[in-house]
Amino acid sequence: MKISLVSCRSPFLDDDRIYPPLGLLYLKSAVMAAVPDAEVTVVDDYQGPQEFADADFVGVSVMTPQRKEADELASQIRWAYPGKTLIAGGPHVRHYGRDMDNRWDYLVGGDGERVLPQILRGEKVARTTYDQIPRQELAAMPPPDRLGEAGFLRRYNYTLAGLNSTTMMLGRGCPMACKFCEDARTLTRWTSVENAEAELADILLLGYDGVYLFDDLFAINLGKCQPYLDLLKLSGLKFRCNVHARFMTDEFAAALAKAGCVEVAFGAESGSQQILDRIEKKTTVAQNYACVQHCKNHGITVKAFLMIGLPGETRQTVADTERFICNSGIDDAQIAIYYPYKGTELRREMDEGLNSDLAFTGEGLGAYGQKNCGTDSVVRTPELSAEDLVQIREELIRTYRFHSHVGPRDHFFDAHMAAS
Ligand code: B12
Ligand code: SF4
Repeated sequence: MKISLVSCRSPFLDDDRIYPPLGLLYLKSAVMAAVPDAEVTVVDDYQGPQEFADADFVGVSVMTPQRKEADELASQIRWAYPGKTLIAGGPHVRHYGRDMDNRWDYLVGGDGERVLPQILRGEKVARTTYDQIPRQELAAMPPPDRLGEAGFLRRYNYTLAGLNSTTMMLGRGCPMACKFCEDARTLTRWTSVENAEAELADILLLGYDGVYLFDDLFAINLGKCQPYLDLLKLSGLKFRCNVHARFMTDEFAAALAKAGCVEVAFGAESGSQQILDRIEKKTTVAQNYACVQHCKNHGITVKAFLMIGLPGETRQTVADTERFICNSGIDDAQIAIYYPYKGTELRREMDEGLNSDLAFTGEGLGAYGQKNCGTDSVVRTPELSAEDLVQIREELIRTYRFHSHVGPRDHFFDAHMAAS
């Protein structure tokens, strides 16, 4: 039995080979453990359906901007090889499954580690399904198959502080309730310490010197993080992680630095308290400033994720954000225009006509970050049109020339507004 797991290409990005599609490596491990006779291939480059001639199953990971490419691929494979089982999974499927092409045999939202083996074993699985693996079970799931996919991983080039680096997740989910984020209020589930140790060993074996912990929120509770920080320290790897201003303290920053943290990213989002309150960020502007300071005090580079085009945005609230850019001491920033993905509270409010402070002008490509600092601008506020927002963002980018926007390889969209 052969299955190809496919990561769609993203021609709209400057470079789609920076962060590897870890989700597929998790799926590969889960399939190998649960269906030992399955042969799994991970693919991120394909010229046409002929490349899947040998596969019995084709599983495609889809994010919203890739929806068209994924549907086209399904259509071509279905036409060329009617007998193959086509499965779509990934973040897009979870909230947009209903919009997807009817050629897919299965649309799997949420975690794929349990459902995919069930499909392969021919068990009864609904065409449209959603799964959330409970904490204990997820903690015990096999780590992503990095060693088996060493060649695949080598095609991705991420450098952290100049070091050859890769990515890793120590947990999934976020307890916060930010209204713009589709990962809001999702069950937090940590990788077991044993699995984390095994993953770090694999990462070292592959010769990496750095790692980006891609969890939505890693640094939220020092007690919970400490065993992982101990492992990271022991590994000698330098790392980057996502932090949250509400939970950042001097003690937390010191513990991160001691364990090898050289860079953090956090969702400051806006310099306007009015906007932070409106999106239920549960932080204050003062906490955002303090977060930068705590980290800088311990020699950690700080990147802020900032957005404009949030509900009620005005020239005045943009000026507040610009003040934060100038005065907070951040080293780097990603400045995006808010994109209302389905599955977020703000999008629900808009779809139900409950918002008077933000309007949605249409889906567009679905990527807030595109080539050459481009973007989708699909929102407007009573004061600022979609075009105004593009212009304002361009001015901010031109004025502040943050590394993320002008680096040799555009790291602008190397992470997200969701990562706080
Ligand atoms: C790392 C990352 C990236 C990396 C690498 C992406 C990758 N291919 O893995 C890069 C930088 C390329 C990236 C780019 C973008 N990203 Co991104 N990314 C993430 C991040 C932070 C972690 C992804 C991850 O590794 N998750 C952990 C693994 C285990 O989960 P997973 O990948 O979802 O896979 C699981 C399931 O989805 C499922 N599954 C996945 N594929 C398949 C396939 C099959 C067949 C099955 C059955 C199941 C299945 O099973 C997996 C295991 O449980 C997430 C946030 C998050 N917390 O997930 C955002 C996230 C996925 N990204 C997001 C966005 C918006 C983008 C961009 C559009 C940003 C932009 N530029 O505008 C681009 C789109 C690029 C594209 N390719 O289209 C959104 C997705 C929203 C959406 N509706 O699609 C997320 C959820 C963040 C957010 N809340 O905004 N991203
Ligand atoms: S933006 Fe960050 S803190 Fe807020 S819900 Fe999403 S992941 Fe959690």
